[in-house]
Amino acid sequence: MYLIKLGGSVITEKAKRYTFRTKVMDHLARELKKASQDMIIVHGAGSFGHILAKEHDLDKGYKQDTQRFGFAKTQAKVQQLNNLVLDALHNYNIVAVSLPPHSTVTFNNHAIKYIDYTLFERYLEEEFTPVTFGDVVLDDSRGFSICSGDVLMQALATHFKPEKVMFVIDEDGLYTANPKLDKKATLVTSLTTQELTTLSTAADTHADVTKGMGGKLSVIKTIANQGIDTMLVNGNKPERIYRLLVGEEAKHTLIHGGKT
Ligand code: IP8
Repeated sequence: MYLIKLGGSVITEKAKRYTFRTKVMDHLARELKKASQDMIIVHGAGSFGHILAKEHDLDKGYKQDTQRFGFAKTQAKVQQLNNLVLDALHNYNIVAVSLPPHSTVTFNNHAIKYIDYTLFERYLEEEFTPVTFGDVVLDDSRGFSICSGDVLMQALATHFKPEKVMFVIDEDGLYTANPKLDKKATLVTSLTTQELTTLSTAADTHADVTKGMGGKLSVIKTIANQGIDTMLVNGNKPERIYRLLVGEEAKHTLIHGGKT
């Protein structure tokens, strides 16, 4: 089974509120169908979640009453994005079903307290493709929290031990330096978890309440420590995802699973 995260900066235009990248999502759905693998899909919130979450300080938990409206609005907007993702998958007959974190996950002190894994298992048994996403959730000590798609990836990888984990991002993979600032930065095609720490990450210039690439790397480290390989691949480049899913060559970064 493959665990795949479709990054928010791939499926939306991150700087512009509520802009879904229909064409990109269409080609991602086509490739996922063509590769025909069992999978769980997680997607980021992109400009449907991060801008609102930042405006309402939702990453800080409950501080004042007006945030409750921001929470409700963010929940509705990420659900809307999820429906667009589902539509794209359904167009290619992928039997995708939505498992929204706001009704299947709870947090305590900004960390996952409970996930309804049984629901994921049941849908997988019935040969559905579960789709979950970055969302806002209830938090026992903070009132509410942001539940990022990356944190869900870590939890789902730990529970399901997928054959491969794939992060679909808007770069070709990891670089020796920040490729947005340094022209000499080169792509790292393969590395161990120890080597991860030596890389600097691309600065995210858009609203991002879930630590951007830095947060992703710490999640990947935890996944790799459990012996699971992780691939980072550019979702804007046609065929790469398909080729990697069927075991063919394509440009990407591979982080080898293995204890640090
Ligand atoms: O885009 C963030 O999820 P991510 C969720 O996977 C919200 O980091 C609501 C901003």
